[in-house]
Amino acid sequence: MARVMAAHDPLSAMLVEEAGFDGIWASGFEFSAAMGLADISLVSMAEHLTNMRNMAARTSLPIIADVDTGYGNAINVLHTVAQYEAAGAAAVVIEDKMFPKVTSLLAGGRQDLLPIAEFQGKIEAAVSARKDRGFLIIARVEALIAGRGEKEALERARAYEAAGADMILIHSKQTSPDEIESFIQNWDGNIPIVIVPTAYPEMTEARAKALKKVGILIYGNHAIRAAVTGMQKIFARIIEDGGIENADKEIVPVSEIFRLQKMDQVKENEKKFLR
Ligand code: SPV
Ligand code: MG
Repeated sequence: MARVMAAHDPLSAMLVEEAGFDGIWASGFEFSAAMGLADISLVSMAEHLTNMRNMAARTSLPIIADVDTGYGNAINVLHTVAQYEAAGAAAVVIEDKMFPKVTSLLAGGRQDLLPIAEFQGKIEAAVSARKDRGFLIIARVEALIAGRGEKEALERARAYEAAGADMILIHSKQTSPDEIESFIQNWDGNIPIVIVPTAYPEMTEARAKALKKVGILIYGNHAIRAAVTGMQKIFARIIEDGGIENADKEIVPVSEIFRLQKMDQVKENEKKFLR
């Protein structure tokens, strides 16, 4: 089971790699939040793609790109998949919601789903558009998020496997793992399951592994939440103290940022090439 952590920019992607995760989740939620926007299909494909490309340039980990609803219909998906594969993604996740989508974890959020056949067309388009068989097409089932129940979630997952999906991402906003565990236990398909246990943190890696069908566990938004936690704390301390004396002791030194920026290499290059 691969452990994948969200990132919203190249620096957070580099920190994901240093921490030892197996892959990077180019999260739409994180990138929207980093842009100061709601995760409701406001970020354009070009913006998300550029960010993904910048992340790919700074890490060697595989990147799973969250392309929301695929930026349009099945015809648009042909272009989306070609673009993300060319940009260096290892996989795309396409969700079966209608455009514009509403972020999944919002209580009482509007969650409109595409008809099954229409989404199958999008998955078939995605499969046909990839060049490398190793580039994964992950179909995301939002039936549990939309309150449609396990029966429909399983029906959708089976239909998306039949359309050629390599994996099924099943999402839930229940605060206990019961709903997801039940879905996984009843999953009778042949392709692995992907989960994002943000809402149900009791789902540890050991518990997910014990289900034997989970191929990828994604930590969906912990980079942006950690960043917000850190900034809120330090900014408040500076305002409160009227200076940086205390805050300075609680944050990484400037030298740590220099290390991440590879300033040693810059110095070496200066010696070598500047005349
Ligand atoms: C994201 O990180 O953008 C996701 C996961 O799609 S969630 O926000 O939980 O829907
Ligand atoms: Mg998303």
